[in-house]
Amino acid sequence: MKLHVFPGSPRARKALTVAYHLDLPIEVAAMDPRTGAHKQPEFLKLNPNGRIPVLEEDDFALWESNAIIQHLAEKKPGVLTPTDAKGRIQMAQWLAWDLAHWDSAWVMVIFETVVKQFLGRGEPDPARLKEGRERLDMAAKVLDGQLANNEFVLGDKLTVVDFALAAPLSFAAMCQVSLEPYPHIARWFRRIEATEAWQKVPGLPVAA
Ligand SMILES: N[C@@H](CCC(=O)N[C@@H](CS)C(=O)NCC(=O)O)C(=O)O
Repeated sequence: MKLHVFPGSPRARKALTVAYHLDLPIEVAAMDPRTGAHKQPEFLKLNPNGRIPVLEEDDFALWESNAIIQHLAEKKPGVLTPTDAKGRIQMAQWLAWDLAHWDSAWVMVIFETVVKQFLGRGEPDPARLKEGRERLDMAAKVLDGQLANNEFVLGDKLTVVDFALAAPLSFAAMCQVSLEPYPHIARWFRRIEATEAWQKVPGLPVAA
């Protein structure tokens, strides 16, 4: 299996933490979005959206990080996935919530604070940054509430949902997002950060 990633990005971290935790044989193909290689015809055959990550397996290319992590998790059923119907639909719920509310809020904040600088696209737009921070705060309150009585997002078991939702927190310090108002997220994140899989994933290849 070959995983095309932009090293250090939250979506790369999601896929890599899951692959490393499950000890899956994975070849990492690092891409730098500044080269534009992900918009070239060869790569668009793998992902017509021109985005990374993409997982290539035999003659099959899979895009969307939350689909990729579920596919990887199915290689070792039950290790990072619930086995009961209720748990599985809750996994689907939180992965949908991730894209709709959590990841999308983080993207605004990370783009304005880190990515613009990385791509040389100017200063943060204060209005976009404010909107991103407000959306992030709303989503963080929901996640903090879920974690108030649960060790992990789906209960007492570590799942792909934890790696998915923790991934953008690797940018919290860089984006000056404090976890102090969200003590349950902070406690849970310390636990995820301490996993061997998380520790193996490289950070952003630039000084931000
Ligand atoms: N929803 C997609 C988002 C993928 C995405 O936007 N990836 C970023 C890198 S983390 C990208 O490809 N950016 C380059 C671009 O948009 O041109 C996923 O979760 O995989």
